[in-house]
Amino acid sequence: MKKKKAFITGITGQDGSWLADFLLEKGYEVHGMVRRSSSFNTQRIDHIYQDSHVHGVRMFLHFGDLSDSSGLFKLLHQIKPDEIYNLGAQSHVRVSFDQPEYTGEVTGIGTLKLLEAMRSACPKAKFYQASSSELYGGLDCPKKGYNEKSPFYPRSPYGVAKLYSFWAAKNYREAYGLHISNGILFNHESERRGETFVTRKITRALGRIKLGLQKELYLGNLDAQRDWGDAKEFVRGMWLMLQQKKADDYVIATGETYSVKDFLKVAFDCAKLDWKKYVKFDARYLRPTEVDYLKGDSTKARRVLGWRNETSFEQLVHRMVAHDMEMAVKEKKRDA
Ligand code: NAP
Ligand code: F7E
Repeated sequence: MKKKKAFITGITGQDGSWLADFLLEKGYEVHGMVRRSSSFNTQRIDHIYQDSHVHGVRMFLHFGDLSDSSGLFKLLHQIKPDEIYNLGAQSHVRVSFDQPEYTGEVTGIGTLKLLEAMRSACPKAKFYQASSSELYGGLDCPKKGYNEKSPFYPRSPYGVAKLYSFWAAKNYREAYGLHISNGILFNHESERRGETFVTRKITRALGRIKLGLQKELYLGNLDAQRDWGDAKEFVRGMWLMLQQKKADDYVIATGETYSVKDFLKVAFDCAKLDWKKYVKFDARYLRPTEVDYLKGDSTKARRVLGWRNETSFEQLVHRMVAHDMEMAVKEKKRDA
């Protein structure tokens, strides 16, 4: 049987790297779009090349950018993928207040550019759009959590840009009959999470504090509450959406909510430290409008896709702490 080809924007990010692992394991040929950078930005996928003597080279990287529509057209015409995963984005909510226009261009209009390229080059492909729980805004969360029918009320330029992408994806599905699905994913984390998102910022700092490489950790709003899941499990949900006969929109979430303080407690307990002695407040990390509370109701994804999450909040935190303890040990050895 012919190998399926997948095209991933954002392959160098947390989700892109887990998705590449997952699709290669399933036998796909994976094409990833990478931004040109003056420093290395492929650390999360370098292991795939290192393992290629075992599996053969089935991952191909291409330079490109979501702001460059002619490049996107060329890539899709050349690759003609069966599945497209649009994970590329300026994905940091706090940063989107500092760079609202850039965020709108990449996280919003970038999706439109990719959809147009797909319509021209490979209209039979299946398209996954990385939508977000940031669409909901967290002001009035239903008891069971937000579902696919809940109203949107984005609270940041990032959320507004993702709202544009959500509707662009849905409109292209309805207007042109294309197979395009939105995955409305709640926060998901892992040892590959970017180091400026709160969970990884905490586990990285904890490892360094434990080994005496750092004294304090500066954070913003500790009362914010999130439905935090395991990124490794969430990428399976993306793939499942594209295996359905009919495209649709799905919430992927654990249905459990914890605060930043809860995360701190579980993480610092692993290292037998009291977080209150190390965490300091810095107003720079506050947002002009905050999303206070998020909980997702993924009943539809569980029923239709058969998607499940298995990792508990505690297991996820422990895994991240263990990984970042090892990183701190290596850092200490290097500096010695
Ligand atoms: P991430 O780690 O920040 O990765 C973002 C990816 O987008 C990186 O590969 C980045 O490249 C790339 N990128 C940034 N600007 C780009 C541009 N102008 N053109 C092309 N690519 C660009 O994000 P993630 O956590 O993996 O999330 C994946 C997607 O899901 C994002 O769209 C995010 O907004 C969305 N999402 C994430 C969550 C979550 O909790 N993680 C929840 C819901 C939705 P560099 O490596 O070069 O920076
Ligand atoms: O913040 C609070 C902060 O930046 C979580 C992205 O992947 O998930 C992510 O967005 C909470 C917020 O993630 C710090 O105010 C406190 O309430 O880890 P975060 P996020 O904003 O929820 C959604 C679903 C996405 O789609 C996004 O792409 O933690 N917080 N102190 C802090 N946050 C950060 N980053 N840094 C702090 O020092």
